Amino acid sequence: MAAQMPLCEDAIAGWNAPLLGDVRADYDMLGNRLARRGIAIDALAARLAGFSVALPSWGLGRGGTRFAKFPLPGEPTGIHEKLEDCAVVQQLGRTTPRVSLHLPWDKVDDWRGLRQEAGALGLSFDAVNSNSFQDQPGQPLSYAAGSLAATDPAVRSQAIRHNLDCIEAGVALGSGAITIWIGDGGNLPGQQNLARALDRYIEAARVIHEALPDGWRMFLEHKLYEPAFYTTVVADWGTSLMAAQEIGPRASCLVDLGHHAPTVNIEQIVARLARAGRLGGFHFNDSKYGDDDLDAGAINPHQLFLVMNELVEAHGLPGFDPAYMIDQSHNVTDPIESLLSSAEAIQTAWLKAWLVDREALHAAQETNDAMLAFRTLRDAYATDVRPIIAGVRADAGGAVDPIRAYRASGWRAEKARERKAAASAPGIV
Ligand code: RM4
Ligand code: MN
Ligand code: MN
Repeated sequence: MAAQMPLCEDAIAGWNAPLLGDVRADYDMLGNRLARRGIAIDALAARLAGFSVALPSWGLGRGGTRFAKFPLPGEPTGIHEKLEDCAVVQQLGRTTPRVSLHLPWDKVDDWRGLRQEAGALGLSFDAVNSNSFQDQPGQPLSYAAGSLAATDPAVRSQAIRHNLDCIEAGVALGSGAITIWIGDGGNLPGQQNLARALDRYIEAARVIHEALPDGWRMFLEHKLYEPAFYTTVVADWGTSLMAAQEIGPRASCLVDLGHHAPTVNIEQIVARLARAGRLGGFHFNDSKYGDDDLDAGAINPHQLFLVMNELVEAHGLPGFDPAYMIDQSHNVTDPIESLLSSAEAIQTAWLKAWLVDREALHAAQETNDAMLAFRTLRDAYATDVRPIIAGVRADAGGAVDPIRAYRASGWRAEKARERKAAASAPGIV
């Protein structure tokens, strides 16, 4: 089926036309500067063209806190509308061709039909996310006292069953991985037997691992706190790695950037997990205090760069193939704009990491020249790579200036007239 994109291709070309001359000139100028450093800009551009990151279906609507949510007129309220908005992001940004679904939030009766619908919009599906951190209407047993790590075996079985259903849906969607994040933990000292809770989680996750279809991967997502505020079963990368190693060869760790304490050195975690061969993937976002789910690169773009630097460092290790996904909550912006901006921040950090003179870095490291090593990273970080990003995007049919183009399209106002209003009930989505 030929793709039917939501925005008019000619309109995008029209918005690009007055901007393209400057983009090409800036690209050539940067090309000359990089050539002096022995870097071929076209090779870098080709590398960027092959880079992509998945969109979170749950990030297309306005997010909220446990206090309130302020809906945006025209925001999507179901998976069909969310896919349409994902297609807008992809059409303008050209680096987000896949969508990561969250079940049962995105549940439909016909998964194959949904796959076709996405295909017609130029989209496919990335990892499916299971949800055993909430109770769903009509669910026989409650997750109030945990899910995969619950003391009640019947609750654990229900949570396992849900994950198996997610895999089944994922197979029909053409996905190749499941991401498991559980909210299990405790709020009071003594509430949980800390060792046994982990045993139960690992045992339950093994059952899911056993059921993985050929070629499928299982990502374990850790998070230090929330919803449990005293102990969390899979609180950190150490627990996650231990669990992955005990669960099986296709289990690996997913690093959500917002799931660490504020001073934790995430780039070091990335290097450790890569070394262990268990770095499964990422949920990109940014944070200041906790799991804030702010726009990737908005608060600390340098940290994002340092994370990417470790990924480039690990590139080529046997089996190294992390999955990249965005996981954000857009409480005050139009989600399409935040996702466009975040995807660009992720591309920027990634591209800068490829600019690092790795030979010089390694030499400085070997000779313990701390300042030279640091300056080598800083040279890459300080390079303005926007002309490459805009050029690659325009070459792929996207917008030179995606947010400006999006605003010119009038998409949200049009949807505000057509779509039913979203509820304002508090909650993360
Ligand atoms: C969690 C975690 C999961 C996401 C949910 C909505 O904090 O980040 O990845 O699925 O939030
Ligand atoms: Mn996440
Ligand atoms: Mn989170």
